[in-house]
Amino acid sequence: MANALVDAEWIERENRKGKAALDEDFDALGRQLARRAIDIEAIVERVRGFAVAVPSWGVGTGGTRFARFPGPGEPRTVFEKIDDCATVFRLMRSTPGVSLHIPWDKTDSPGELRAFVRARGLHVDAMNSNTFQDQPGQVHSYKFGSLSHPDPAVRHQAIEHNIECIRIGVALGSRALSVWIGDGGNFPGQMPFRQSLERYLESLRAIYDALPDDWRVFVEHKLYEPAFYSTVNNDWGTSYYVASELGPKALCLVDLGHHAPNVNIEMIVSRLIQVGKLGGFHFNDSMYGDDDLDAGSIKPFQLFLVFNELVDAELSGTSGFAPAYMLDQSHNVTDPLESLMMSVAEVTRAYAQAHLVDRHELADAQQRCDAIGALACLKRAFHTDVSPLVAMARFRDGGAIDPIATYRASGYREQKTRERPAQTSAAAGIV
Ligand code: RM4
Ligand code: MN
Ligand code: MN
Repeated sequence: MANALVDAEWIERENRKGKAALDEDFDALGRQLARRAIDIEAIVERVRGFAVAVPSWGVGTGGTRFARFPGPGEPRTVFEKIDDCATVFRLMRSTPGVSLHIPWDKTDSPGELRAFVRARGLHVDAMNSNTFQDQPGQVHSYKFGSLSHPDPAVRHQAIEHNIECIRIGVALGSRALSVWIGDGGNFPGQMPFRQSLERYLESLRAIYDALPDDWRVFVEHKLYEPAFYSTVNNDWGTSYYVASELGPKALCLVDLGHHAPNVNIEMIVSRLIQVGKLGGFHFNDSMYGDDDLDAGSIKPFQLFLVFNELVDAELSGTSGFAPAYMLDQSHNVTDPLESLMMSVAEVTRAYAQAHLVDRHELADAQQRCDAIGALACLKRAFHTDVSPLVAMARFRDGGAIDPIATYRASGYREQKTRERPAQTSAAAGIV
C-alpha cells in the first residue's frame, strides 16, 4: 500500500527492504577506509552535519526560451511549493532550508507562510530578488537593465524591490539576500562598461544600507545571458570588487553554471576563500553555459574538486568561512523532486569524498613536486564509492536509504496530480 504523504512510517517501511544490503556495503566500505586509516563513523558524522538549501523555483517544471512543458501535479502556490520541499526534506534530511524568489513566492501573509514552513521542520534560506523580469502593473521596465539602468527612476524601483525582499525575508526569518541581475548589453557600444558598473555599485550600496546587522548580501556574477554581449557583474573579479567596496556583509556567490566552458571554477572558489569573500553557491551543472542541469550530472569530478577546496578550508579552520549552499536548477524534463533528490545526493557525495583526501599525503606530494602523486591522491578519494556512507548518514537521520524509489512507490506525484489540476498559466519557474 502506498503512502502519498511520504511520512516517517512509510520511509521506515521502505527502508526495511534495503537495510541488510546497506549494512553489508557500509561495513565493506568501512573496512576499505580503515585500511587507509580513515574512520568511516567520523565521516558519517560530518555528512550528517552537511546541509544544502533547495530553491522554491526548482519544484516546478522549468523551461527554455523555446518552450515549457509543464509536468503533472505542479505546485501552484508558495504553500504547495513548500509542501514539495518538505517531501524532499523528509526523504533526504539534509535540506531544511528553502530559498525563496520574490515576487514568485510573494504572499499576503508572511506570518502564515513562516508558520507553515516551521511546521514542516523547514526554514527560509536566502531571499532572491528579481529585477530581470517585468511584473504586471510595474511602472518602469527592466528591458534595458535594473540596478545599473541609466535612468535613476528605474534604479530606484529596482533598489526598492530589493529592500522589499529584505523586509519580507525578515518576516520569514531569512538572513540573506541574493542579488542576480540580468543587466547587460547585446551589442558592442550598447552599455558603457565603467558607468554601468558604477551605477550597479551605487544601487547596491543603498540595498546594503538597508540590511539588518545579522544579514548578508550575496552578489552573483554571470558571464552572459539574458544579455549576449556583456554583463554588468560578469565574473568573480568584478564580483569581488563589488563585494569589497560594499563592506563585510557583502559576499560573492558562485553559481556553477555562470562560467565559460572549461573555466577552472575550483580555483575561483579557492581565491574567494583566500580573500574571505566566498558567500555561497548555487549548485547545478552545465555542458555549455547556464544550462541549469542537475548538480553532478555532467562533471562530477569538477564538483568533487570544488568540494576539495571547501572541505580543505573547513578542516583547516579558515576564519569566517561559512558558505551558504544552495541548489539553483531548472528541471525541464524530469520530475523536479527526483532531480532535487539526486542533486542533493550528488552534492553530498562530493562533500563526503572530499573528506577522503589524505591531506598530508597531498601536501607532501606538492612539496616534492610529485604531480602524479598529487593527482593519484585526489583520484583515490574521487574513485571511492561513498554511496553506502551517504545513505547511512541519511538513514540515521530518519531519511530514505533509496529516496527516489521510496518516493516513486509512495504515489506522491499521482496524488498531487489529482489535487493540483494543471493550470493554463502556471506561475513562476525559470522560463
Ligand atoms: C539566473 C541566476 C539566478 C536565478 C535565476 C532564476 O541565471 O542563476 O540565481 O535566480 O537565474
Ligand atoms: Mn543562480
Ligand atoms: Mn543561472
